Amino acid sequence: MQHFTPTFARDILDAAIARGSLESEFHQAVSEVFESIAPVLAQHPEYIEAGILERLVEPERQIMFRVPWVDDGGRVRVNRGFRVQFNSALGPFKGGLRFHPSVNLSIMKFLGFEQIFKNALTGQGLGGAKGGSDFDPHGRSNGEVMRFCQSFMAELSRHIGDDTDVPAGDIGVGSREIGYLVGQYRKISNRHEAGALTGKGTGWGGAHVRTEATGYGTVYFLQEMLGVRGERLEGKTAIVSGSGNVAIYAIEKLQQLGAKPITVSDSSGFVVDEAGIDLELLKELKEAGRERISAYAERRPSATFSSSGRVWEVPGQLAIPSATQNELGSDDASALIRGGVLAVAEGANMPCTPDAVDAFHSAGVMFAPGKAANAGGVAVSALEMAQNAARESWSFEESELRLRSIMADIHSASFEAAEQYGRPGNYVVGANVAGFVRVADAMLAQGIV
Ligand code: NDP
Ligand code: 2IT
Repeated sequence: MQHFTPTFARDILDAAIARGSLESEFHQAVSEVFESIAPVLAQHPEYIEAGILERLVEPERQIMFRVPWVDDGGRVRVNRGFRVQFNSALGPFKGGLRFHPSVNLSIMKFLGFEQIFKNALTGQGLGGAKGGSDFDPHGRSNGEVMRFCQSFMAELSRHIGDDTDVPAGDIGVGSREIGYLVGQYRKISNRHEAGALTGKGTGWGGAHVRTEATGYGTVYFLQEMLGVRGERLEGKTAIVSGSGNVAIYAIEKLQQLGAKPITVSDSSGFVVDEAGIDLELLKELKEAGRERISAYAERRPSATFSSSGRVWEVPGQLAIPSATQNELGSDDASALIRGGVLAVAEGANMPCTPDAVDAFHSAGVMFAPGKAANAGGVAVSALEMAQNAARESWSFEESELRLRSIMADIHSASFEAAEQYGRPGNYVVGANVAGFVRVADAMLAQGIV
């Protein structure tokens, strides 16, 4: 039988590394969670005896598959598809699909692992999963994206279902891709199984506020966190990275609540607009047009575009990294601190490196980790599943109120868990502990499976 020792979590990490199952991003995500939960393990030997940690780091199932498709020139292309079904103790596997050339098993596993705790924090009965492909939709025609999605779903369809595993969007997977995926799933399954994917259009089973949910939810979390210190969003300048789904709707909510976002970025560079981001122009260029972010500065006299340098060198009191993992390192954190940042909320998954997070904590900057701050997306996905199951459609206003209240609950659960385990104000510890305890208790009750 296993027993608690001060190095217990580290020993499990080392064993997983020795088995070759802890690739770099995955290792980073697991290390952070295991560090946070050490005080919980010290008080709960039953988690150790039940092998919770060893079972948590091993996905229940990992699927890798060939995705062949034909490009517009008639050439056969082959990508790799993934679905990592990490943990279903709390409910059906749930998590997004990412289409990006950088996708590999480590990235799928880190995202799937994070999703377990994020989904637990929502309190909505969801397991954790992630999937995707190294396919790059940039520059591909609609026909190519459709054929790719159809081929991807030809295999994925065997593994999903409204009570089994429910995918949604992530980087490179938006409403266009979800549409093609749903169409192919319906054809293959011969069922109108509405709840098998979320992020659908509101005219065909989608939920109001799902498009906005991740960005809005991140800003709601930020608002709660600022409130604890008697601060407000009004009048504060915000530095936002990315210019996709999360960034656009974080900017929209920041503006609605009186803050002033002045930056956006993509993989080609960043834009600074001291007059404040023109949201209509941003949506036109990025949601409708799929253009590069430099086009924003070409259309807007108050904006400048830089293809070199760092967006984090722009001074501001708030920062919302909303592009991708490890986009904000320790030098970037130092630059933000020099620029007077008060609070950072991760719109993306793991955008801040561990050194950057340490720098924020040491400088007394409020820091909201992605698994808490960006949980609004999956939370509204769960609302979409509920509406699909009941054949209902809730109004935008009702859905937004529910999102607001779920984010407030996630904030208080994280805040209180941090206090309980002697790390007040540390939302990394708080979110990891609160999410872990919910999953661990379910695994404990359900036996060794
Ligand atoms: P989108 O595809 O809509 O947008 C992604 C944005 O990030 C684009 O501006 C993209 O630029 C930029 N980006 C992506 N990869 C890189 C990279 N390697 N280097 C620099 N820039 C990059 O994705 P989302 O907005 O949906 O996702 C953004 C982040 O939020 C991801 O970390 C995702 O996991 C996370 N997230 C998303 C949720 C959702 O509901 N969509 C929910 C919770 C978290 P370019 O076009 O040039 O690649
Ligand atoms: O990272 C995430 O939480 C998402 N991409 C959303 C997942 C979902 O199932 O809505």
